[in-house]
Amino acid sequence: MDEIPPLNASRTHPIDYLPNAPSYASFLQEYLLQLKPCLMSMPEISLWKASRLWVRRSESGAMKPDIDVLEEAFKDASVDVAYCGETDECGAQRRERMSFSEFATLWRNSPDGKLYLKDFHFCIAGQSGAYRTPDVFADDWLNSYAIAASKGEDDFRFVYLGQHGTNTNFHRDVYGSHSWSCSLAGVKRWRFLAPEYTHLVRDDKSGDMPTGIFSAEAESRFPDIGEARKRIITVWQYPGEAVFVPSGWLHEVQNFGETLSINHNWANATCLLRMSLSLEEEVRLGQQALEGFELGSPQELAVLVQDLTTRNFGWGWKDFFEMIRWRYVGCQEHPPLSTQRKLGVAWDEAADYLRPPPDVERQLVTQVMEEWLRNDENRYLIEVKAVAEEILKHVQH
Ligand SMILES: O=C(O)CCC(=O)C(=O)O
Ligand SMILES: [Fe+2]
Repeated sequence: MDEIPPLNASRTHPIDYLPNAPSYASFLQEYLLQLKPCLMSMPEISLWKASRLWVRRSESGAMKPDIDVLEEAFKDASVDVAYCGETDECGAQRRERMSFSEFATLWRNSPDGKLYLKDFHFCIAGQSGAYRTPDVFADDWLNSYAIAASKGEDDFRFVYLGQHGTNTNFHRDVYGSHSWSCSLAGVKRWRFLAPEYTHLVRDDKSGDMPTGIFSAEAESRFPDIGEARKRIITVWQYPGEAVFVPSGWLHEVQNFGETLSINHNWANATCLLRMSLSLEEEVRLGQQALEGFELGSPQELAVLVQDLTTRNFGWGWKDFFEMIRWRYVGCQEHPPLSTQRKLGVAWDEAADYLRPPPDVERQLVTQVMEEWLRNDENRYLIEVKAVAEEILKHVQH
């Protein structure tokens, strides 16, 4: 594994480093609208309850997760643990579901086990008060919709808790959303590849990508990997820092020391176009998979392709547009926030000054809707089309 670069004045940054959290207006202009990644110093992280309780300073001076305190907070919560040293039959990291307490026992008993607790829905497990979403990341349609639609049973707000040497394989984020990650303990090495180079690392037919950009397997399966490697951007993230990963950027993460981070997948007007392009690619893969079978009328086939896309990718056009309708057209048909609270759903919408100006939002939503409606293939999806038209009508008035 690489040497961790020292955290001192000579530290250099291959992407923008923001020593102070930017204003929302400048974050919107410089990063969100341009879909440009950045690394920020985020002193407010140290004020979170999670920083006061879940991590402590070790003798070496580095921050470390406090597994005993975490166990006390999460005990019986069900968690998904990756064994980063092992692969399953599909070549992915082997994963196991267990209680947090079982995970804590493994963590204590095998410090070199490369155990990585990922995508842990810590808010649903009752700890949403342990942090506060930084202002620049507050405008989030994805969590707003997921939490409301699932009545608080599902979201995209995660804790990542890993031992030394753990990693997350090369990927694009769920639905082509943005993500942000705030580090509380340990050092994370990110490797980024800009979206315009996706074709170098993605198999057209299967949609497969290498598990690691520098892996041997990448060389045998992806002939253009050398070109992709030349374009990799490496970023080191320390505790107290936030990384913004814009929609569509491919990335992998390697942990140095025991790490704890909080992250969200999130979405808003600025990534709708990229999300719709991701979905379009997935729909195309679904169409290819069903090609040549007698599956009924074009309308029946279109519905089947959507079912397949939802199964493989997690959602289809209907859910994507429902998210836009929920947050953009308005929450009036869904339980209002006060009702959501009674259901135990803790979610605060971003204040208006933390959203793009209305004309910017309108233009971004319009573009996605118009492009979708212009595509002839979509005329068979009658229900989805009605939602798209409703959104467009709302935007135009
Ligand atoms: O920290 C990790 O291991 C992965 C995080 C990630 O992929 C993300 O925040 O998008
Ligand atoms: Fe990611």
